[in-house]
Amino acid sequence: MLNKQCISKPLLLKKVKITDNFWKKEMELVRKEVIPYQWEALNDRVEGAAPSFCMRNYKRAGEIKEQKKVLGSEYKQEEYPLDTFETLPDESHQLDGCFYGFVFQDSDFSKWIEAVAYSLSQYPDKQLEQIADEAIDIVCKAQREDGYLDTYYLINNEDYIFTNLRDLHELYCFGHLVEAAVAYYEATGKDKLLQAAKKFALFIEKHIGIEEGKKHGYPGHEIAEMALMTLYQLEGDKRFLKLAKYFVDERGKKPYYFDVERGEICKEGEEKYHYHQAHRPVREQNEAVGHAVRGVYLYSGMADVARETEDEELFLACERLWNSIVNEKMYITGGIGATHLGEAFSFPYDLPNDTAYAETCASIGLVFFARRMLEAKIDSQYSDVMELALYNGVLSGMALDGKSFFYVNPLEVVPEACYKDERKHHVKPIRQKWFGCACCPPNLARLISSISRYAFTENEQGLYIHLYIGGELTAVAGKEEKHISIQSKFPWDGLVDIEVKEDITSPYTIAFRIPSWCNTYSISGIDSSQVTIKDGYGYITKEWKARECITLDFKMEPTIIIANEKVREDIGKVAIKRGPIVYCMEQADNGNNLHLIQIDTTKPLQWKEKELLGEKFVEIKGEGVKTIIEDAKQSSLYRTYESRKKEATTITFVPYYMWNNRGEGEMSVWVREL
Ligand code: FUB
Ligand code: ZN
Repeated sequence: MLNKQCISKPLLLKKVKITDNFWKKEMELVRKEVIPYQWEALNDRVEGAAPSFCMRNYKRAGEIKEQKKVLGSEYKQEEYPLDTFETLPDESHQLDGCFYGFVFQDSDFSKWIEAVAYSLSQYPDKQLEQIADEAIDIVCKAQREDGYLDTYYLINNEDYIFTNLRDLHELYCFGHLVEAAVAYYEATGKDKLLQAAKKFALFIEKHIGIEEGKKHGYPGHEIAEMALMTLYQLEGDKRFLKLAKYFVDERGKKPYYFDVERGEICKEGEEKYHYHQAHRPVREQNEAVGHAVRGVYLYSGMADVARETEDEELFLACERLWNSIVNEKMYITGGIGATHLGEAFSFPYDLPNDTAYAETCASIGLVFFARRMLEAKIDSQYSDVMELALYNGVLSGMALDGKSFFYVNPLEVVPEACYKDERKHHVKPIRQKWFGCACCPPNLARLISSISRYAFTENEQGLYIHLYIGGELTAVAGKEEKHISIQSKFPWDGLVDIEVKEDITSPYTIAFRIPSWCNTYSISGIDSSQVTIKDGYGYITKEWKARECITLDFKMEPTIIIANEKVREDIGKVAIKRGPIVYCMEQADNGNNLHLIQIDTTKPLQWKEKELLGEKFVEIKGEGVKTIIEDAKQSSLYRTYESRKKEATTITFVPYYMWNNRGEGEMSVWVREL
């Protein structure tokens, strides 16, 4: 049962100083590499990269606003194209006054500001803050007096705002703007962008909603739902909650709004709009379908609304959709979205490795969804998946030096196929500097720099540790702030220290997750009779003495994993995991033709600490064989059966997220069993 008493919330970022070796390094990459690079990209100053036009569009919208002010009714709207998903300059490269880039280019600014905000809460930086303030000024100058703020329509034709909610991403850009504005306010105390976001929210609320006279629409690309809930949690203004709930509940009702807005009629019994998760009301949905990022963003918003309104029926729908993803549609890496067609979920158990889409943003969205489910219900089924996605499908999106990125995260790569097989053109054999559609890198930046929000939540009863990430926490115990220090050697070693710095004189709970990958663990510093286990968490409720320390030791052993027999692609194959880390084979260690390798699962796996590009990690070795390609027989494509010649080989496995940091080459997560 959903119960407000049991809800826990992430600690404000300012209340957690991340000290963790692993995550601090990732955060430093975001701060030193991604944020500065993205600012250059937003301003079209990266040589050789396709321009973003993001800040240019805001400036252009600001100019138009000024011209209108000066000319009043004399102002003549230029005729610019509408309904174009991406607008690029012609061969002359001369820009005219229209909007350029993808329709959702405004969101790049917002994701950047959000990452900046999170980074500032860990590392105050006056210069960066000033750049951000100036960018915010440019954005706010573009906003209409009535609150509307989307440069695509502000520039191209304001008469058409909210006429194509399905495709043109106004509500998506709005959602990102809100997330950015709240983050920037929480980090700096400055509310200029927050006021702008609120004004836009109220403009939307005036024009879209259940009431007579409003458009009965909802977002074509979800995110506004969870963003409005973030705004509601900050402001307590029920109008934001109402709008979020409306967006959730209106989706999928018939007649479909997306038909209505384009004057189409849906045939009796027809189901459309799976891509947008709008094929039927969300409470009737049982299966995760359609565009994967859209899906998990919607489910995150649903979980927020369900939790805040104690809506059991809606939460049950969230649970069904969660189960559909994690039991039938998720790669072992926490990647989701098995097909590039529509960047979408495929049918249950269809998880091809070499044509996988597994967009970085989709794994990030899965982390959002998991955290929101956890806020409602402390249950390790959510934090286990959150951890899995973070250390694998999310982190694989960024190179170890923070300078290049994957949009698509396949589980098997043969570089030649990426170049020559059109079915695999979406799979890049090497990380890219940036993308025309640059959704993933800034999404990574905002997630990594706010990692503590996923690691810890709290409520009146106590603190919940979901991920073992080292940090100095200022938690609220009773009415007082108390300091708790966490030290962890994750993801390479399962040793964790939790130290309470000051006396806590009334009963206070510290709950810690017992990872599902761990069969053996020990707890010291406390009598085990004082630990209660529930839903994958250990609970210790007591009064605490200053400097009291609990040590957890989760044994991390290399483990051989098999997939459900219904996953056709993985039958006869195994994958290697150690703790939260999924491993893969790379050509750099194992030579080419990885498909010829077979592992002997009866032989023990060995592991040792190594270093790659300054990053410490654990390498795993297994024993097996590699089929020999017999030269004399190479010319014939088929031959009468004979047993193949094989040679003994030691197989090297490296963490999946680290793959492709040693140049282009084959990679495979799954290896055939002997
Ligand atoms: O549509 C906006 C973003 O672009 C989506 O979330 C990504 O999947 C990419 O298509
Ligand atoms: Zn993306």
